[in-house]
Amino acid sequence: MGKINADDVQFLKRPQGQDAQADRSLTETVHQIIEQVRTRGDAALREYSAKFDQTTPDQFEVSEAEISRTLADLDPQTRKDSEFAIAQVKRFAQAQLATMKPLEVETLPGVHLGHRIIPIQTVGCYVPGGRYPILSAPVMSIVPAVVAGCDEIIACLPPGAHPAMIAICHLAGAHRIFKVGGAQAIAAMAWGTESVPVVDKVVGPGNAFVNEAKRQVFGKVGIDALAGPSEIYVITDDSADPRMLAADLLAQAEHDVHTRVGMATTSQRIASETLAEIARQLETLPTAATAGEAWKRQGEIVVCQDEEQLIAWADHMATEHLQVHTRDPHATASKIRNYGSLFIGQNASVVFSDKCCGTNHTLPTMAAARYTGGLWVGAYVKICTHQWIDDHGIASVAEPAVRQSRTEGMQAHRRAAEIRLRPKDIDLITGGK
Ligand code: HSO
Ligand code: ZN
Repeated sequence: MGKINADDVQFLKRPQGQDAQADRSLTETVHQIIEQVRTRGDAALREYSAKFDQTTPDQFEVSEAEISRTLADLDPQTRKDSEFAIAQVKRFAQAQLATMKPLEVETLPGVHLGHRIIPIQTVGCYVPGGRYPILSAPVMSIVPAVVAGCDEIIACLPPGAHPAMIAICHLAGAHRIFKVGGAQAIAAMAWGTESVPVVDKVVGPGNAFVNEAKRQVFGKVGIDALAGPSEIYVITDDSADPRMLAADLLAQAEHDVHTRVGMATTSQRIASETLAEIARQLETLPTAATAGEAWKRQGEIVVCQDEEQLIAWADHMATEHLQVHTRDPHATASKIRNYGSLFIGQNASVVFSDKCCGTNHTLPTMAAARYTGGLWVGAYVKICTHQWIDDHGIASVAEPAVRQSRTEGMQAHRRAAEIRLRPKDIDLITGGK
């Protein structure tokens, strides 16, 4: 099936237009914040903290004593549950890292090529504040860095964040924790201040300011991805359970009024029943103000003609989370190529990955799944190549390199190749064509 678009499918409910997230002044505001932090360091952090967080911490770095206090205050069951999540994320990240192997190969006689897997030295994990204290957020950005073997892992979180978040940053394995939030935190990690060290790569989701700041510091430091509002899409045939579909759609809808939630189905009946079920569940949902608004604004239900169209539509949407509720979910899932993470079968609710099953919940949004997967241990390592060439290898590669350099007019390159071919030939340094 070729590319599909919105004219090819039937909407039972359409989104009421995209929210106006793009704000030109955001780019300018964030640019100023970064410049201030870059040039004035902690003094700028203090001002922005007072302005945006209504508080200025005495010191930005969380002390050992405060970490101990947050651990002592952490509810024991919450600690156990977080340790469970940490263990699962660690286990999967270790298994993924094990698939990344160093390589040595002789591609031509005497030409030896290879790569090594090298941990990034210092990483900065941004831990968002937001509507809910999402305890799994630090787990997702810090644990894979630990597994990758990064030397220094720092975490930044807004000064108003719940103290339990500090405790979880520590349990997940952060070496240093800072109470700095927003765009100023990203600027601080990219450029360094008196308190916050410079890192090599900044990871982790955040609000529109954080996202824009990551975009602007990219190049000075690495970044993982630009995370937009959360998204879920569900594809179904007539075997799905509308109660589960509604529950899963509303679960992500409660994140934020900007969350994008939708389903595509080959069954008109499932479509109508899910629509009714969403309205019914919203009546008693304590977070209905947010979830209902998100559903009203961005919610969509699409009816497709057959499974082929369903799959084409899922690929077209390329959503962060994609749940597959069909009779043979593995068969359906195997045909889809664009998704941040795939949830195969009705037991695999997004909530499990969000919290604790072990896959990373930081995933591509806004159709970035067309070109990338989500955060993973591989984002904390570099695959760097090397080569060594013995005399047999020189016989293979030097002549083509000499000729190519000559054709390009790159005479110094030509000489560098030729001196390997004829090391005793003085002419090629003093003249030679
Ligand atoms: N769905 C969010 C992650 C999360 N939700 C954690 C609840 N807890 C990321 O897309
Ligand atoms: Zn979620």
